[in-house]
Amino acid sequence: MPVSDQNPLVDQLREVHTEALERLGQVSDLTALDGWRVHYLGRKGALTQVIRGIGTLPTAQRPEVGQVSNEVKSALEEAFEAQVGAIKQAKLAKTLSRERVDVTLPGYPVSLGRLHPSTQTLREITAIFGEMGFQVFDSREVESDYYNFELLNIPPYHPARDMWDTFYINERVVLRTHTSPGQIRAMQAFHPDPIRVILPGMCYRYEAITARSEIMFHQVEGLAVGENITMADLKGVLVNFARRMYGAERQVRFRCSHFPFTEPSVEVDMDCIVCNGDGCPLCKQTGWLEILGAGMVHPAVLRNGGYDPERFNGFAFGMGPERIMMQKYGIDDIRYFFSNDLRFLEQFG
Ligand code: 2NL
Repeated sequence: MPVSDQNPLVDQLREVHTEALERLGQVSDLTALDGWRVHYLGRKGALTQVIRGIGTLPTAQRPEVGQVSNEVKSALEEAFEAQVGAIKQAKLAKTLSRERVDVTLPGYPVSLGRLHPSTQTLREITAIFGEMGFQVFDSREVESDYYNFELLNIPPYHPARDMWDTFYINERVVLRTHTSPGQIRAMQAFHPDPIRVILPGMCYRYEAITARSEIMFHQVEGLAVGENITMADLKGVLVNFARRMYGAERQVRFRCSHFPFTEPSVEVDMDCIVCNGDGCPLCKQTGWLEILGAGMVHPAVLRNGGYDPERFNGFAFGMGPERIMMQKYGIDDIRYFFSNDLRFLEQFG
């Protein structure tokens, strides 16, 4: 090993080495560290400056300078990387001590969703009829004019069509104005077996939107078809429903009415849930609230569903869950249901 004090550049290299390490120990942030790197290891840095002087040396001394400068360079690079690691580590430790997690703190409450009030009511209704042996039958919302009207005994141009203001997709296709076309599909699906189905779903009417009428709303219809079904079955099922839905003490009455698809037809009232029949603003002093429409299935409709009206008969009924809720909770505007106002929706469930 050559003796360094015979070689001035090697001495200089050792000095740079010592000084650089000393300075590095004082560097405590990444910006200063980069300054250090430029100063000692950069293209115009201290190390390079020393090596530049190599031409002034006798040839015999030059290899030693090359070797020592390489040693110093890698030693400084290594020390640099170690310092980068140390500074990052110190920074992380500082962050961690500031952001310490207290795992014993209670968690944030999870905000729960809920079912739309109409859906809740639909489910309540279908559950009550489910216990009486009715099964849910689902059907399409886009229907043919044929199913929505003609098969239900409502011919084209018949004045009864005025009862349903209709969204037409084209001349033959409509948005269903009631769930009844689904009942025809149920008959066609079940024939020749007897039927007990309940059909909940969205319906659409081309009307001005007001506090009392919406262009979209739900309907729940029920249908029973079999042999020897009578008006007494209709009454028994619907009185039972009213008492399950509104309270065991409810009184129910049946009024004559008219629908094209039932004969005879009735409208069903119950005594007012606010005044028990004495008369109040809710029942407009009549003592009664209308809850649904119903009737014995018209023979023509039975035939359209595939059943021989000489052998089979049945009853059907329909109701609007939004109207039912408006009565039950004193909601004075049907538009609340589909305007997505959480202040309304969050009151239910
Ligand atoms: C109401 C009245 C009603 C029906 C719906 C029906 C269906 C078939 C045959 C016979 Cl396939 N009837 N449905 C019957 C009577 C009344 O709805 O006021 N709904 C809101």
